[in-house]
Amino acid sequence: MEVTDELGAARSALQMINPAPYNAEAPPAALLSEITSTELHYVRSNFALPAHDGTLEIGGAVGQPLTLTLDDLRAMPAHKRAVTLECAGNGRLEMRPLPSGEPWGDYAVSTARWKGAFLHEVLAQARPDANGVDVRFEGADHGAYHLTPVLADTDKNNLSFVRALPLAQAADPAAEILIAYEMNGEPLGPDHGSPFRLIVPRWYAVASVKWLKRIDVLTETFVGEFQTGHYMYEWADRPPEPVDIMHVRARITDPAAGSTIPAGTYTVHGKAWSGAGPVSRVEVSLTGEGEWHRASLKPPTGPYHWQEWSFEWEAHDIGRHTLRVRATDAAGNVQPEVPPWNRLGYGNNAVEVVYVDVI
Ligand SMILES: Nc1nc2c(c(=O)[nH]1)N[C@H]1C(S)=C(S)[C@@H](COP(=O)(O)O)O[C@H]1N2
Ligand SMILES: [Mo]
Repeated sequence: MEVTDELGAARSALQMINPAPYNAEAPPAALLSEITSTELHYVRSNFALPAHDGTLEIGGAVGQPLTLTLDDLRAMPAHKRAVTLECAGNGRLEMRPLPSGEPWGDYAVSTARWKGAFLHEVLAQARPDANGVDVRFEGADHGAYHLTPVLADTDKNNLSFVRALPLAQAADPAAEILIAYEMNGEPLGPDHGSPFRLIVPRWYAVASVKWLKRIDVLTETFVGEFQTGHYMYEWADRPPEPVDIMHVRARITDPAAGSTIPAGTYTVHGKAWSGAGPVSRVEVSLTGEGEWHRASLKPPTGPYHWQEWSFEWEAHDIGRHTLRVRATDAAGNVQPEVPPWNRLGYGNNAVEVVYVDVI
């Protein structure tokens, strides 16, 4: 698919980090409001934009194979959810030694309102076999992949983007996984997976397969480049683990990093989220060490997106200050001081440090 003027305009507000395949961070403004506008939502694609024939095939170990169109999905009950998507590689640039992979700063995270059909309702129509294990999701995008495939018989020059979830999760009504066809009230654009994509709440966004083309119920555990090759935490000192839910994380959105503010009381604002559930505590430190002060945290306005927090900072001392913020989620997970290093640079949720000058 070529880059039309319309697509070029849609991309103009982002900070490009790779022209081909197109990958771009959100600008800091994307984190200011509760919902990120589509123009400000980050984009992460492993291959060039694909053509999509408008159909979704559902097959494999099912009683009733299906071919669905956008109209078929629209005819099903529609559900809307605001969902924070964060790339597992977000924050990779702060890891040392620097891992290979897209050089994401800290803005491969955004929150949009998605509308679509529930995956579990689509699967129910296809009637998965009782011996189903995983559900495989294939995007229409494919191409040469720069790294050695995990499977010896994989054609390195024509890999497709494929991910899987356990059938128990995919078929669980409580998981609320969407096959989304609208983003912020509009049909999906080319960069975000038109005509439809998966949206898997709570998970790092790699699970949310764009340009969804096929769904297959498998009777064996899925093995693939984007499942067991990449998107694995390869730790220095313990066995590898798959990338799954988003780690707890807080961000300072105001004041901006490196900004100058007048002496006085300043309300610091930010966002916090966790794939494990609601955030239960946000704390701010003004000294660069020790002493954490409780920030005021707004209750979640939905189950799958970031929460707002604020802190009244008595910024009376002239000079340079450091602000740090740390979130804890309801499951008791707390952000580490130092990025949790792993070879491919996933899941960095280290405490953010922002420098501000008070004048
Ligand atoms: N088909 C397909 N789906 C995909 C990807 C991809 O390369 N191909 N990238 C994944 C990754 S790594 C991320 S972070 C999200 C990004 O979604 P966005 O571009 O809408 O922000 O899409 C996921 N879904
Ligand atoms: Mo990602």
